[in-house]
Amino acid sequence: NKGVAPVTYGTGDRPPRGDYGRARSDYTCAQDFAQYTEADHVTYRRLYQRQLQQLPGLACDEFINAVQQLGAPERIPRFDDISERLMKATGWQIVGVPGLIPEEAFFALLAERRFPVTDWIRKPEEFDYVVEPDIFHDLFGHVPLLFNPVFADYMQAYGAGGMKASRLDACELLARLYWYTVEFGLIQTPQGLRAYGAGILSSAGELRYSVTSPEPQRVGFDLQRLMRSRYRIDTFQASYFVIDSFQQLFDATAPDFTPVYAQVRERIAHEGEIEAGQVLAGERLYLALGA
Ligand code: HBI
Ligand code: FE
Repeated sequence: NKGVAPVTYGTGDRPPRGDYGRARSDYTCAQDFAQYTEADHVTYRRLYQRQLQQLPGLACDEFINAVQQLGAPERIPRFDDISERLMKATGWQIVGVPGLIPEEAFFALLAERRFPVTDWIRKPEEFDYVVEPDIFHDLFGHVPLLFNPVFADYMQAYGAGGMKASRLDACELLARLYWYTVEFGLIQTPQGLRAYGAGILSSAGELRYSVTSPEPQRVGFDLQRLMRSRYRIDTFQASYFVIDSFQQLFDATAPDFTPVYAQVRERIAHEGEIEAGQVLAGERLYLALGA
């Protein structure tokens, strides 16, 4: 029923944070602005300012150039205000959701250029880490790059591909593509490695770790290798995938994935899945920034 979160998304059987009873049939809901306390606005401003000051040299330029489109961080912004600017830039808008929504509903929204943004914010005691994506993760992490035309096209193509993946029962393979690009992707630039993944950009600790730590593996983007790669949602990533440009990401999503899924499943059957942190013989690895 609508009262319960349709996806647990690694949060086990914890009760859902959001109130799904207020969601429409497509799981969207109006941004409940009245819910925000003064403490919530302070939390948002503190999260925003902490991340903003560590972006230079770690976040990609496209992100840094677009983040001010969120407006001044003094108060939690109104989704309609951001949607007005976003619509003009790339034809996208953001819509409220009570939290994580089923994959099919998620893909359907992306396919029509509507990005779902959770409208509740973490409590002060969750300042450094919140299990489920809250408004800060979605707004600060995901929305700025939707102002970039090529990335915005990739996100719609991902949504359209996802709707097809549901019918091919390939959601898990496609979720890995989302995870290792949209959430935790790195991009190679003339100035060196930079982060573009929302999960990295909205994380206090993982932004520096993902670009500069010698610990994780940084593997050149390879669609099939990536779709064989497992991931964990409750730690910093042990592997990251590196693209050369957003165009490369868009081009990788252009072809019909049906044969790709078949080939990936074949390779998984013969060679197994690849654990996070595991490296295959001979594959191209990137050094940490500054190494
Ligand atoms: N729901 N609200 C929300 N936000 C997400 O990023 C999200 C989701 N549901 C499923 C999901 N992401 C992932 O499983 C995607 O790979 C589909
Ligand atoms: Fe996310």
